[in-house]
Amino acid sequence: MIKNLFISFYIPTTLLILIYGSCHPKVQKATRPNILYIMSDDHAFQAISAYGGTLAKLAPTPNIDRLAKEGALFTRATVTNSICAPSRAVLLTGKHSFINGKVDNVQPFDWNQPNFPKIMQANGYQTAMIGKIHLDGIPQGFDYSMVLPGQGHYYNPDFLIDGKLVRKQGHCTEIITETTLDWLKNKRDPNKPFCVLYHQKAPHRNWQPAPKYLNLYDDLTFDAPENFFDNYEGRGRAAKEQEMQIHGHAMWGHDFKMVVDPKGDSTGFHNEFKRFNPKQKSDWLAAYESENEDFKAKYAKLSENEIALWKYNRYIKDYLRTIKSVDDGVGEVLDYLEKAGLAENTIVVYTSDQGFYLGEHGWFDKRFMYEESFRTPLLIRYPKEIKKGTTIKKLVQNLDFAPTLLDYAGIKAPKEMQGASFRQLVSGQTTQWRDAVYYTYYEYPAVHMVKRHYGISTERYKLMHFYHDVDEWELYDLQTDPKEMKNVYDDSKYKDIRTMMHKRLLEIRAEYRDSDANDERFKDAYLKATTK
Ligand code: SGN
Ligand code: CA
Repeated sequence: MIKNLFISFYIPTTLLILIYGSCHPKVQKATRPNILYIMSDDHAFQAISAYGGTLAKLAPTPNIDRLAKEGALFTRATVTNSICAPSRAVLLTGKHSFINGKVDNVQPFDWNQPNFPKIMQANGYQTAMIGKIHLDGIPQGFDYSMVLPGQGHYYNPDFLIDGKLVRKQGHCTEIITETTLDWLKNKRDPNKPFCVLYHQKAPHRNWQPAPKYLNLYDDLTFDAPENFFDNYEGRGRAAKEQEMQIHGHAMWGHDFKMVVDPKGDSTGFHNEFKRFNPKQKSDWLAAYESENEDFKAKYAKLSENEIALWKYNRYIKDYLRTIKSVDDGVGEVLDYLEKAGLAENTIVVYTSDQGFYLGEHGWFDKRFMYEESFRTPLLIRYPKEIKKGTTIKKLVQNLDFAPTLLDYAGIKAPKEMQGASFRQLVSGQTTQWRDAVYYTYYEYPAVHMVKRHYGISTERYKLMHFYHDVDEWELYDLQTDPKEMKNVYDDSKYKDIRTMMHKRLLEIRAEYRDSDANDERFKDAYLKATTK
């Protein structure tokens, strides 16, 4: 007792706090940063004005862009498996799909495995998950969770609030933003750093805009991408046999919002109104029906290409309308951080679960390792470490999010995590980074019919193997062919590149412990390729 009194008199308070802190990992250090991780669903980088491009001029995203202006924009952020639930599993676990077990949207997800929010929680962070997670089961690792069951609905959606089902009135994007703000304002413990996952459902299919944006972009005509009328020559069967064409696979009702199709048949869209209240339904019909009728009146005289371009416009406008609400939400949350004096000490991330086709190759949806769906937008602001207007061209992946966020929180990532922290890369403290990333896609046969494949990408080259249903290799030179229109795998000029890429592929599959890598079929392919 006397000894204790003596110590407390003679050891300065700060030192005592340090000693206490080091023995008690749960003690707060005031300087630990907060994390606001914002993720939307299917948001293509082509639809974020900070990335430039033609869409951006007509449909800017000023609030998301603030993060790039005040922080960093990643031009080659990629995913390991371009589909919703697997991507989220990679985000949480920091492990490839074939290690965390969630290889496609169908396999169950094991919430009992370690994830980064659990680790943050154990280290004194207050954690919350609000919006779409698309992983079955009750989320683990969160002090608070309000999640959409499965895909969720745009209008009057149900949510699981800490496991209990509750229906909320209104538009999903706005509800998710309001709930996030409410959590930050009223549920947050000001004595703890926070880590909030603010996950929008938008702009996922079927792109239902909020009431106030139903008529946004009405007066505009959007030009389709230059390869919209792609005939897939120069690529293999996978590109030819997919089912994700805007003109061909998207539907008159569900996707193009027609209650009756141009041939006069009911589309089944009226079923979607079951969730709407009368005002929502009448606003909706007022916005779409006269334009639908104008189109149907001239439909018989239109060429196939004209119909395809009308569909493209209906698609892209609805897609961008849903993004407008996402962007508004980002603005509201950023404004709140500023007002509350939290902006300096909060790392804000904006990303998507993967990219999306906005008419490139004639497509919507994702899944392929081709650039538009392989890449994902990534913007990060952290005034204390990241210089304004930074651009990062290196190959980062969603695999890196968990280790990076843990690093910012001052927590060592478990060694089982396969990603790497890019904290030093983005702050300019290092330029050392990996030269290649690995990709796997398994969900086949399934909606959109994208064949199983895996591949490796360096900054310049991409090698892919479609191994199921077909046995085809594709090699792209992204410098000479950024739109990936011509597979050069059998081009003799690329013989050495092909050999080099096969070698790197074998190495990277072993490095990430893809057990399929031991499969004799893949070794045979390598031997064949290198002796050609
Ligand atoms: C739904 C969509 C598909 C989409 C998958 C997976 N159809 O089935 O277009 O590819 O989800 O998307 S829908 O019109 O019913 O939404 S994911 O983002 O959840 O992986
Ligand atoms: Ca998605």
